[in-house]
Amino acid sequence: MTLITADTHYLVVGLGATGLSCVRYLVAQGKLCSVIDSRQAPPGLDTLRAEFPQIEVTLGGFDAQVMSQVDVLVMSPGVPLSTPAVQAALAKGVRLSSDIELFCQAHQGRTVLITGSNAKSTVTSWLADIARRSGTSYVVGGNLGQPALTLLEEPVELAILELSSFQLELVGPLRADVATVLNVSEDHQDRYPSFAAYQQTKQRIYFGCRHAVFNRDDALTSPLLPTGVIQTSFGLGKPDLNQFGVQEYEGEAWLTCGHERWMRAGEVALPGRHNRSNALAVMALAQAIGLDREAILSSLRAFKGLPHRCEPVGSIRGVLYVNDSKGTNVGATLAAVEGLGGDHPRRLMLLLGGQGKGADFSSLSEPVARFCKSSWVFGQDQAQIAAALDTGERSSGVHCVDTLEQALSGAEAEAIAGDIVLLSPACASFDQFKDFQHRGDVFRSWVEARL
Ligand code: UMA
Ligand code: ADP
Repeated sequence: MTLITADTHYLVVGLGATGLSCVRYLVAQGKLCSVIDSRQAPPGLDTLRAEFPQIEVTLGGFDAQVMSQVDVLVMSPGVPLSTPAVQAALAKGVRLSSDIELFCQAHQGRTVLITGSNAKSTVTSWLADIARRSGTSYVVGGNLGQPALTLLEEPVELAILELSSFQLELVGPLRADVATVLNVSEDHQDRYPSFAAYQQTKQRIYFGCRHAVFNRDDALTSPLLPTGVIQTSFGLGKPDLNQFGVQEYEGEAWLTCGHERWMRAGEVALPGRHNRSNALAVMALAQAIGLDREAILSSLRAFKGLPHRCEPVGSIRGVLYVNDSKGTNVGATLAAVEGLGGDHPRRLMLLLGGQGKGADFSSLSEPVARFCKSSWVFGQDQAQIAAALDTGERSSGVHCVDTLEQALSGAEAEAIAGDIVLLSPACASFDQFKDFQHRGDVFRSWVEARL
């Protein structure tokens, strides 16, 4: 193993937001570092050259020789570990690191690490809201918003980090105070050789943690850990002692810890079954990290969620338009369709499509047939998605169109008062939009122009 010494040479691999934050951090620590990027003009290049003219930058490809001559590769999450030049460097004994690993080594306060296929940003922001209400000094970031190393500027009591599977590929034991995998369903299958490989990557968040929080309703989140690590579960069923769940008392559902009633489930501000599960996760995490019970309860009653996640945008002639543009995989769209479909068969008009990331869409066909009047498929992988949804007689109408606007017009023409038009694409947006926010903003603007 490479020993870290004063003249250890770090190579920052990839110059996005993460790469730039790594260079700034390493330079501030007095470390020797250089940069490599596969692109000729990566984002942040001008800033890097202006701030650090002395730093050597290799562009236009990953050169195995350049990458094998250094001591440590500090990887950006957008660069897969399977990249041949990275593998060649590893074979030569070069060490791997990342912004998340550097952050966890440097941060002095407590740390909560959150991953999952869906609900990461919602749960991360919700926990931050509780920290704020309890008067705890905190920072929040990671895959959500600010790269981790930019959060080290002020010392704080608590760091709350959302981590993607890409970020977890690149880390050894993170030794979090509290770590969680919220749920695991198919995503990023264009990056991983198998679903098992993706799921195992998520599990890395638990390495070395003091307290693991997992989802009883999703066996794939259950940690494989040595004894001595505290474990707390959450789930929508009745909980065991000291676990979080839902219990009925006199016909009313309560969120409880064991038998201890914390709050009526109906008081949680965020609607839908999936958000009830998220609320329980937040309760378990907040208690595990020692946040104040009053702050937890007031946040459960008040937290309104994030834009682009099952967000009601407006009603036109009695038809509700809901923006779930952050539904970028099949699991998220399933949660939205089942959550909004509720007890009303076939009142949804589902707008979906984009880049499918190698996913299998077949699990959508049954709930879509049950809850949707029609579906409107646009974007790059529309043929594959339409084929999965069009299962013959039982399926609802499946229409292929070119753009989101055409999907909206088609759905508008068909909808009657009481229906819901739901954008929950189950796909990445990059074929037709800058990102998922842009896609959600196009949806919102179209609706607002008609209000
Ligand atoms: N790239 C190259 N060549 C390189 C380096 C990167 O082509 O040499 C490409 C990547 O393939 C990717 C893009 O550049 O398409 C950006 O990659 P990056 O590693 O430079 O990304 P950053 O700008 O540093 O942003 C990353 C996260 N991006 C990714 O994981 C792709 C951001 O998550 C995160 O907010 C940011 O760090 C701060 O921590 C975004 C994301 O899409 C929101 N995450 C995925 C998700 O949520 O599903 C995982
Ligand atoms: P992430 O950061 O993991 O992408 P978000 O909180 O941004 O998570 O939500 C992403 C998508 O997942 C949204 O479409 C949201 O409606 C959906 N979602 C939220 N909670 C859940 C859940 N518990 N299970 C499945 N999908 C969920």
